[in-house]
Amino acid sequence: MTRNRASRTATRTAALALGAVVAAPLLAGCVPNDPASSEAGGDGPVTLSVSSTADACDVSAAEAPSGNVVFSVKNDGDEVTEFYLLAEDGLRIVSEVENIGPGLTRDLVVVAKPGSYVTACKPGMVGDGIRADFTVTDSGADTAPTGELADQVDAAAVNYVAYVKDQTEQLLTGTEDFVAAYTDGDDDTARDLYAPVRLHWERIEPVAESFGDLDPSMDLREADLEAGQEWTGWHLLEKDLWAPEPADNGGEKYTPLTTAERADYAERLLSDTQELYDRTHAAEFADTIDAAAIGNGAKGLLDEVATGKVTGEEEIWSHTDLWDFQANVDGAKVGYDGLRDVVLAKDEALAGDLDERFETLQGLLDQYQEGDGFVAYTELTPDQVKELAAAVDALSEPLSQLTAAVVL
Ligand SMILES: [Cu+2]
Repeated sequence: MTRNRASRTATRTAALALGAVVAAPLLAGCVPNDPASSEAGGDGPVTLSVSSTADACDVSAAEAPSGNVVFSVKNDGDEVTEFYLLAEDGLRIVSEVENIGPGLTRDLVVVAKPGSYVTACKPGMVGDGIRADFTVTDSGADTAPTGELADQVDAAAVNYVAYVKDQTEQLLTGTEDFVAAYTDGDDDTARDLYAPVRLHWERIEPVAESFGDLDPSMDLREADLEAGQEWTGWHLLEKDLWAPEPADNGGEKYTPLTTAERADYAERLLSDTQELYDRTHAAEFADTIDAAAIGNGAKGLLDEVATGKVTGEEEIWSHTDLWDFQANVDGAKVGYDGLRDVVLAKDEALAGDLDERFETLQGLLDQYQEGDGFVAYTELTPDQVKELAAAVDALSEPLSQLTAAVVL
């Protein structure tokens, strides 16, 4: 994870269930239907404008009919902002668009089901945000895709669910080996297993995050800990395996975990992993995966790269960030590949763009391969980091249009 999700006072439990989210720059040409022309109940999406400032979050209407809804979010303030659509409880994140710079407009595309919601802008990206109630009325419209593309979308969802299950299976087996070595005090083996096992987690990170409680328990970084919050999971064990010098530990001598502590935290990581396995293998899970969830997840994975891996903040002790980087890209590519035929049919230029930028980014990453994995993040020069970050941004841009291209 890249940030303390718990600190946002919201989790993403409902994100997949409700469907689409996409942070698309406002490029009318990328959206097949003209939103403005369909406000009165036509086939196209309903577009609402949102203006975010330091002290207001003005949504142009407090309700919308169910179906495709586009929130066109303009940052009219001076600070970077975010916009959320939350479930009725104000806790679960249904959809969100992050990192909207001053003066910019980003679209959030949602396949909205009837119900009560809460909208929120978060100028400065801190606190609970500026909230208002929002209602989705029942339009009677069927929001499921129709026509020949529907089969491709269905196939993409089936394949993606299979991918997620397979990754959690590998994660569970790998975690069993990892915690066995760690609990036994076989630190060399545990260090060898750390990055390759975590690959399976990072490939499906948005799915794990959609189960709001599991992500902080399993993947919280020390830098994101809040007062009174217990630190558990992968990064706690990472620090214990790559024990820092006092200079890298806020001036304090690092105290290794005791054998009993090791056993406790290892046990918890394993039971959380089992829980992730169980939830993704439950029949209901497949129902939450649609084209929008896949497209959203692909963009979310790239956001993870941009805000955590390319900065070296994810693996601050082991410096295995490039493994995670590759895993996030893998997961995004799998999501995109599943939808590629649909994108190709609806927006050929976008497909071409995505193909090219995935290839460019992979080409750059390949330069840092070493053995079965990657060089340490600390071996990268500032210019190499900059180059990687630019390639991530270049891919992020068209990827943010993926959901809109497929769903609208
Ligand atoms: Cu992570």
